[in-house]
Amino acid sequence: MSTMLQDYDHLLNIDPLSQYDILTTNPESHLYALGRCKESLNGRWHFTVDVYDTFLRKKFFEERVTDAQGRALPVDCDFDQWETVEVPSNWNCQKKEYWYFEGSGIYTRTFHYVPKAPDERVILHLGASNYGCRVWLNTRLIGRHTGGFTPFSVELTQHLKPNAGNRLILEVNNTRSVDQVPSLNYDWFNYGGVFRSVDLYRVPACYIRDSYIALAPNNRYDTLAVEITVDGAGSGIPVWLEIPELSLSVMLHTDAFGVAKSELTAKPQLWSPQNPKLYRVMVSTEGDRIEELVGFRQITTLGKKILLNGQEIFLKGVCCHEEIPERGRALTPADQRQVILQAKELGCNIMRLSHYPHDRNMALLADEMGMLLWEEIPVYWALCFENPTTQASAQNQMTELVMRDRNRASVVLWGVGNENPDTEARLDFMRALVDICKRLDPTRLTTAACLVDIDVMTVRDRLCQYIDVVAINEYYGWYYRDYTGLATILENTKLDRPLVISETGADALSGHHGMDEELFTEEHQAKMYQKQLELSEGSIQGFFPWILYDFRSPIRLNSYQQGFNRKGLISYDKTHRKLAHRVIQDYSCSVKN
Ligand code: GCB
Repeated sequence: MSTMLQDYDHLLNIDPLSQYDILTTNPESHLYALGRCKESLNGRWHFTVDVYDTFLRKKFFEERVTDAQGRALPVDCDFDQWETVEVPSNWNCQKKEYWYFEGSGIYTRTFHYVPKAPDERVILHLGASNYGCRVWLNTRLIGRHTGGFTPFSVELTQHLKPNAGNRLILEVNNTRSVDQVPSLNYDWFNYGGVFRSVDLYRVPACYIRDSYIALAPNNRYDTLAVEITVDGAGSGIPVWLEIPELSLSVMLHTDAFGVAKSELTAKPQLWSPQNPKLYRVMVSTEGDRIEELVGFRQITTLGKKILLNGQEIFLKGVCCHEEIPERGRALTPADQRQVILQAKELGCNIMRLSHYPHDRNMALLADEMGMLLWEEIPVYWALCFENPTTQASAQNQMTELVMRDRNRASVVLWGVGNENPDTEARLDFMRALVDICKRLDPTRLTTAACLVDIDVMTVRDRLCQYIDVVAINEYYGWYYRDYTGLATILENTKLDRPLVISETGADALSGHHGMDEELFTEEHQAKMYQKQLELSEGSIQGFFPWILYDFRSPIRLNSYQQGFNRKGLISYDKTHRKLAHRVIQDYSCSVKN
């Protein structure tokens, strides 16, 4: 193309954007970014919404501001004059005008890079950005990620300018699209932007990229399985693992793939919600070191029972979205602690962090505070199950979540999906996700929130044979006004494995009172839970009310809802406990044998 035509590319090229769809980052080669020093890039970033994707169309990232003769060109963009927003945050909460914005948002900032060691490598790590994110450093597109809730990393080393300012640009796009995970339609608000931390990590040429340690589920509670991956290493590189409190100090060696793997004998005190014991685990190589707190416990099933450290346990749960008034999904550590405390106040031993991966810190806090977790990815309602792009995205998200949290004792369940239609394509899709969980982490259980087949009033989703714990979402007393349907289903459903109710609930507007059969009243919600508990007692291994707090959802449009799903046991502002709160608090979660 002649220069002249190139200049008109943004006008004449009908599809100028697909050239930016470079390969997405490989989830298995991400940095396990815990327990090492970091330099935060959080704070004020220059930002604009980019409604027509002009940043890409006009290649603003090139920063071409002068012509060949050095004369200033009229450019429709001046990064450093843009307004600033806080990172992490959702743009929807930054300005009234951005509330419903779905599209591209461009974030940019510079940072001064001074090398500290001759062979150092620098890795950029993002906790999450919804949904797609492209990364430019000093005019070059160097990374792309899809999936709105999982972390990713991009190596910057080759493109960094030492002892100079370096421009970083994040182009984040939260447009809903049919082949994404989730797809176009879901029951929560589509907050956009970079809403988890952005950090830089300096690592040596040969660094610890991943570290996995878990109690082997052999019923003997005496073996720790470890797998440490060293990037940039060949075989024979020494790796040290120490757990001082267990008097454990071993040297392992990497294989040809840079992986050091072993089973070690140790008898740790077991982690449980009653005794959330954590051990300091240190992993080091010649030039690198990470340190984290890890608990050891075993979660298994035996027939219909769920066993934690060999003891039968009833999962007294509650579901929860990740949302806070004013700040969207960007919860602070104090907000996160309050969420877990409010679940504890209900007497819960487990939380379902629905319907997408919540911030990594939730699992760290749950480890410390003694709360079990069910974590999941947004394989929600209808997806393009036969589409390879959709499959790849779900598999990436699953891999990223498992690799992020598989050292967290609190996490006992990986959720692979929620209310998906039982088709051949979906079964293959889900089995691939279950396989990822089992391959990357054989120490946890898999589950999925399945649909009840209401024609025959039984659970017969074919996925049930491939997951460890069968879960059902059912709304008898709400979407189906007749409570007895629940009894029929529980009677008809014959399973050889545990069954939990992963969702049930009713909308109740905070402070709205009336008769106990009047919809949207607190009385009705309380009665619904009483009936549900009566009818399911003795037939299930866990019960997860939907949901801890009211949450925003654009599909809830009646006058009680006004853009909120009102099924919370607690109001949106997290202060008002509805009458049903008491019902849940009061029921006992002991196991009935
Ligand atoms: C469900 C969904 C959940 C919804 C809920 C409801 O089955 O899994 O995401 O919010 O029902 O309130 O209808």
